This record gives sequence, structure tokens and C-alpha cells, in this order.
Amino acid sequence: MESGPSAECCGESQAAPAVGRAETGMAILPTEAAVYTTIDQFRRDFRETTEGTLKVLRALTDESLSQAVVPGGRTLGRIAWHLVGTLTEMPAHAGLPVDPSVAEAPVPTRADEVVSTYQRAVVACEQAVVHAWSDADLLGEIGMYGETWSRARVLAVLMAHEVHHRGQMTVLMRQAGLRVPGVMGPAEEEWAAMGMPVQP
Ligand code: NI
Repeated sequence: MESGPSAECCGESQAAPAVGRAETGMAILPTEAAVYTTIDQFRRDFRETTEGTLKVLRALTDESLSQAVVPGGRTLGRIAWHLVGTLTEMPAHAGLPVDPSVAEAPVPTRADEVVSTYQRAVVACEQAVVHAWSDADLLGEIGMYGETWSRARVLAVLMAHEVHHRGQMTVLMRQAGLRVPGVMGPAEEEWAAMGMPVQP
């Protein structure tokens, strides 16, 4: 992300004083040790999460990319592209051997370009983590966005960030009139397809 997760996700300026994790919006994350103690745990979670995100991205249309959160605000396309870019930007920031330049490219006008770039970023991210970091490396600490994080925390934040923006996208997609796929349970249309009433 261009200016770190707190600036992108919480609307805070990076110039704001960092007086604690609660102010960065990261305090709700589980402790890193409880999340990933092995690279394989991350890989399984990463694959499941990114498959869900891919379902959402595949439901985008070219026209929907310009759907704004508020008039003149961040668009669905920009959020999607930020999500794609972070998959290489954050790992690169953490010292992993990935090319972060996708985060710097303009937002595509075609939805299929978002999807294909995401797929490449997923492969690049997973391969970098798997090949460059060992289980023992996860407890090691590195500088991230003006703070000190363990590598396990980097991976946990990467996943939380993905789910956060994916949730934003599904709301905007409804507002754009798109059919939204179920990611963590069936979507409205999927309950209907099963002949069941929409569950709360
Ligand atoms: Ni963000």
C-alpha cells in the first residue's frame, strides 16, 4: 500500500503520532504467535483466502470499477487494485523477493486485468514467503511502517488487510447492482439457488 496499512485502511495520516497499536487500527488482530507458527499454516490460509477474493474479483465488471464509495471518493476499482498491489507491496516492504511495482501502476479499466494481475501477485507472494522464510524466521522482528513487527505479524496483517478490503468491495458491488458471490457462507442468490430462504 502506498503509505502503510494504517493510512490506507483507517484514513489516518502516516504523519500522525504513533502512540500505540490501538491508534494504528491493528490492535484487534490476534497475536502473531496464535495465528501462524509455521509457513505451512500461512500457505493454507493464504490459498483459502485468496480463492475467496478471486471469486469477488471475478464478479467485477468493467463498468463497476468506477463505482465510488461516496461521490468523488475511492472507487471499487481503486480498492480492488489496492488489494492486488498490497500482495506484493507488503511482502517487498518486509524484505521478500517480490516485484512491488504492480502497486504503482494505474488502476486498470478492465476487470479481467485486475483478475489476472491478482493471480500473478498471489503466486509471487506465496512463492516468496515459502522460499525465503522458514518457520523459525516467523518470530524474527523487522521494521514495518514505522513499527516493529514479527514476520508472523506481517503475514497476519496481510491476510486481515485482504479480508478488510474485500468486505468493502462486496458492499460497493451490491450498490453497483452486481451479483455478489458468497465468500464466508452463501450470498443471497446462493440461498435462493438452494431453494432456501435467505439466512440471517
Ligand atoms: Ni489498505
